[in-house]
Amino acid sequence: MEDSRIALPIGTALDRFIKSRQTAFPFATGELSQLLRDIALSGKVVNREINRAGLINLAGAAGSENSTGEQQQNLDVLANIRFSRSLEKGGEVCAIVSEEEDEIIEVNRNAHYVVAIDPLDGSSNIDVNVSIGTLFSIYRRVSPEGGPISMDDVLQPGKDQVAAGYILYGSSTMLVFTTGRGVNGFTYDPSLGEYFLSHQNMQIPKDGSIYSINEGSYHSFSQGVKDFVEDCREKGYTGRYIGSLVADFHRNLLKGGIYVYPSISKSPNGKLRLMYECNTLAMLAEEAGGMATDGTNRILDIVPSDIHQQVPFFVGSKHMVERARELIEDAKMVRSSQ
Ligand code: P6P
Repeated sequence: MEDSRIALPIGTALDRFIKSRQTAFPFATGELSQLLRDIALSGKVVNREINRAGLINLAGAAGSENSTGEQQQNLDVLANIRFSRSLEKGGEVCAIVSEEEDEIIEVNRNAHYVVAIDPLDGSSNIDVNVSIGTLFSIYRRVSPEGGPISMDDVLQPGKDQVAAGYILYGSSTMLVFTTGRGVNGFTYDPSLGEYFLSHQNMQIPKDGSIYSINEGSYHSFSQGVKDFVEDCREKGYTGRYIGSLVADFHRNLLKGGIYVYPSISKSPNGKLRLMYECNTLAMLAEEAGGMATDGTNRILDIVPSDIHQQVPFFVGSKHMVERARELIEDAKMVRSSQ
């Protein structure tokens, strides 16, 4: 039996990696391993459909809206179907929270895991061939097996996640995830239909010189956020904002940087959803030595009030997130002294 403390070599297949890590959890029954495999498989299917979208008339709007009133794209709907059906059939999931569903999907009362998912984030970029992504968070239920799903099972703080990750459909397709023992990246080889370990124990640089924020909303930023943007400009940092959260986060994870979606006039609580966007990336960021806040508070400590709760989001290199928090606090002090 492989010792999970030994770093597995680059090129290790995902299945082999998951199996080797399972031995790290002595009481592991293989359920979480199977759940991760189910998500990875769905990612392969969605990847294929994304790559063919323009050819099989899958691009474009679906003519419907999601839980927060955003226009759904055809691929949003399709990705939601693919992931939801796979999770429902896999047997490991008792409940699903999806950006594309208004309500919780109750699945199997005898199962032990809750999955929160954004099946396809950034999908408005599909028509212009920009990278997009799937984000997922996995929690263990807290209510007794076999009983009804309780809101306590679902509205758990991000620090209680047992796993989190994303699939980036970019120039190559990658699965990046953590089970609380570091962050590892797997690159998908479509010719073999398998993911292979390509990025071991990913660490985000403590400092960075890239900031990702939609400066088109500058006028409605708080003074503290304006001060942070000015600070980045004065330091000669590079502005990079793709409009696709997973792509911006992945670049910052590799190179160092910060992604910010603050409170703005049209989204006073920020635009990003706590349960299946912010918590996912916050767990990855912290596991990789980075940081994630709502500008002030640690994201992973926030207890969700509802499944589609939005929060302001600052995530990335630790020292950059700390700098943003410092300037936000300074601006509050100045305002309170006036
Ligand atoms: P805006 C995509 O809709 C998304 O959720 C993220 O992927 C992206 O970073 C952000 O919203 C873009 O939002 O308001 O800047 O266009």
